[in-house]
Amino acid sequence: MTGHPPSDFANRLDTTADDTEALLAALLVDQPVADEITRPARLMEAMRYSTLAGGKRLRPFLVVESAAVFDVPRSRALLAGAALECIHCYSLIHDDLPAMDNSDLRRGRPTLHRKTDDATAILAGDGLLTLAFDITTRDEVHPDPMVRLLLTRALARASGIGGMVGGQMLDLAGEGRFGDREVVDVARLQQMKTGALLRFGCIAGAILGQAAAAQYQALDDYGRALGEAFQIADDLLDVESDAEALGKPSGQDAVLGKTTFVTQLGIDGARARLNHLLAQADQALSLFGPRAEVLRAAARFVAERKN
Ligand code: GRG
Repeated sequence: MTGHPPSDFANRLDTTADDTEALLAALLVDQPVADEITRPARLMEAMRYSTLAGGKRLRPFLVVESAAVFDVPRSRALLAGAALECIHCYSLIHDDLPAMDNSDLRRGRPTLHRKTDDATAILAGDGLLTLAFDITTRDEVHPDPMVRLLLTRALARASGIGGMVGGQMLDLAGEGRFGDREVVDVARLQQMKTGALLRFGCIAGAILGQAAAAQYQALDDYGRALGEAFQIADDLLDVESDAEALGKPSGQDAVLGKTTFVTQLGIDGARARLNHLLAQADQALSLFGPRAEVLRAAARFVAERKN
């Protein structure tokens, strides 16, 4: 496989977004699959509302492109990417609930609980969370059950108590939800809350490609740098952008009194850290030469994104 010129990047991102959308639509049909009894129409409609509503599909893209480094069949990577996107969408649904961030707008449309009701939104999130693990254990993901098991466990750990869910808990504690505001280590919190899923997207390719230890480590390092860069860019957008560009309210970190990379490092300091992380991401990929050109572009895209 040869390297891809940067101009190719937007096309590749769009193609994976389209393929992911089609795959999620097929996974979220009303007809039950084997061993299911029935799929309630209201639940399915809610899950489709929040899953087929666009979004950059950055996480599936990372799975597809990290898998491409190892020539993993695209159909397998797309399934793993769709599972990851199910977890991401569930986290957004639950994060928007009144008990969490109480948001009205997501991806430029009413949040699911505003469109429906809290109970439907909770169940739609639960349905997406469990569907993700249904998907990663399917035979079509990889012929070797051990690879499916490793992938499933990695996804569970990225999503769960020591990953995204734990990070959300630390975030709420830092906001003072459970009494006095707890002092939080922003880098650690964000590594869990948003970084863990992005990192999973990068190591998923190595798992599916049964990579050598050094190759796995390189994608792990890349994924960690990219995860932190994503969050710094997010914190910068929250102070520098507006709701129209973001598709969700801006300035929320200040409203909630959150400690972020920007409050901790200042805008210039956050930008400097972002550049340092981009260099780290590049360095981690040096092992792969031109095969990782798209992943290099992905790190720049994450740092420079506008929404
Ligand atoms: C409720 C268990 C639980 C977890 C919530 C990740 C998370 C924890 C909440 C998401 C809230 C949030 C806005 C975090 C900031 C970073 C982030 C995940 C932004 C949205 O991701 P994008 O930009 O979204 O990839 P799209 O819409 O493109 O998919």
